[in-house]
Amino acid sequence: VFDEVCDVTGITLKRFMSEVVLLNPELGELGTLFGAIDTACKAISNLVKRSQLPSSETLGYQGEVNIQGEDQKKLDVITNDLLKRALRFTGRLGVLASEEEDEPLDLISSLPNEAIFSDTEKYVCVFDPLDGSSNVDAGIPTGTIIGIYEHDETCAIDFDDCTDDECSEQEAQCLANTLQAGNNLVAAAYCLYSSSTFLVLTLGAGTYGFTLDENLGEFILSHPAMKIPETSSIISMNEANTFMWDQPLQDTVMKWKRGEGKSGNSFSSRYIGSMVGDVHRTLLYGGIFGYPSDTKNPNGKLRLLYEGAPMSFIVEQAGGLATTGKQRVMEITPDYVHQRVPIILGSKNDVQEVIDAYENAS
Ligand code: AHM
Ligand code: MG
Repeated sequence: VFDEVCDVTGITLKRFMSEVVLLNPELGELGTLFGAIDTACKAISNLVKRSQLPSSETLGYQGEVNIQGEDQKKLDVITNDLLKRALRFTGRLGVLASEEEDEPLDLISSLPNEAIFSDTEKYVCVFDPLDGSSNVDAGIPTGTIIGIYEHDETCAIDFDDCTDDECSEQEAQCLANTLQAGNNLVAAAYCLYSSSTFLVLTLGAGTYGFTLDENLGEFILSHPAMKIPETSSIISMNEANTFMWDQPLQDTVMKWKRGEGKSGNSFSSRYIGSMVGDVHRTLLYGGIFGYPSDTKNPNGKLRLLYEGAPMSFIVEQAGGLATTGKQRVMEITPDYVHQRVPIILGSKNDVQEVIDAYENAS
């Protein structure tokens, strides 16, 4: 189905999605969501580009701290609002969760005209609106990460038919349904704001990359059916933490540096410190990207729901692997929205070497 869609050049994201929907009518609502993502990514790309101009209203900090104790930049707040609005008014979302929101939001009850949107809240969307935003001041790449799950439709609450307590209990249960394992993702995407603006997505049948043509104002399919090299020679992790990592990972990385790993390749380091940029390079050139467990942060740094799981889905759909070292990232169900997860993802053979090292050590 996807091969047929891609059998022509010069395909815009809009056309790609409408052909996907023509061939798979059950994905119609997903087409609408990607329309919103298309627009939001272009708008965020413009905001990021203009953010350092003295006249920009997005410079500096908001003066708020998010639930994870991080200072929110004005850009974090503005991009969160932008994405929230774009997705919410598709009318196709029941629940939304974001790095910049303390708790998941029930969107339907907050819409101005519930009648228009009733029965269409098919999806749950999780996102990090601007990952790596601390890099923006230095012109370093940043990105948006998005995951889409199916919404539990039994969650449509009839507020006329329950007491206040019953309604809030049902609502809490619905919001808890946001917390699904990556295995349940129906789509994932990231937008990378860099020398070009890229949008890379998977609908569960391969990974497809689009590049923004600024003259047309459209994302154009530039990387059909992306395939990550199976073996590589790039390490992309914060190596200042090396001596706090688990021993099997330390040993494997030391072997790679000496050219004594399974591939025999001598590895180089490439680390931007901005997940979307590092994962994009890993998809194209191969290698290992990771934020693993260490003695200070046993669960690493990255968040499972809206960073780890969507990126793992995209990488796996391009033929790569994503693990904590001990478990496939896609199999973990989060207990809470902002839960962290150790992550090591990238070229199949290199990630497998890490998994084997953990297994041999256990
Ligand atoms: P953020 O979600 O607060 O922006 O932080 C996430 C970023 C990732 O993009 C990147 O992989 C990681 O933090 C880098 O962390 P470190 O500076 O510790 O290497
Ligand atoms: Mg982030």
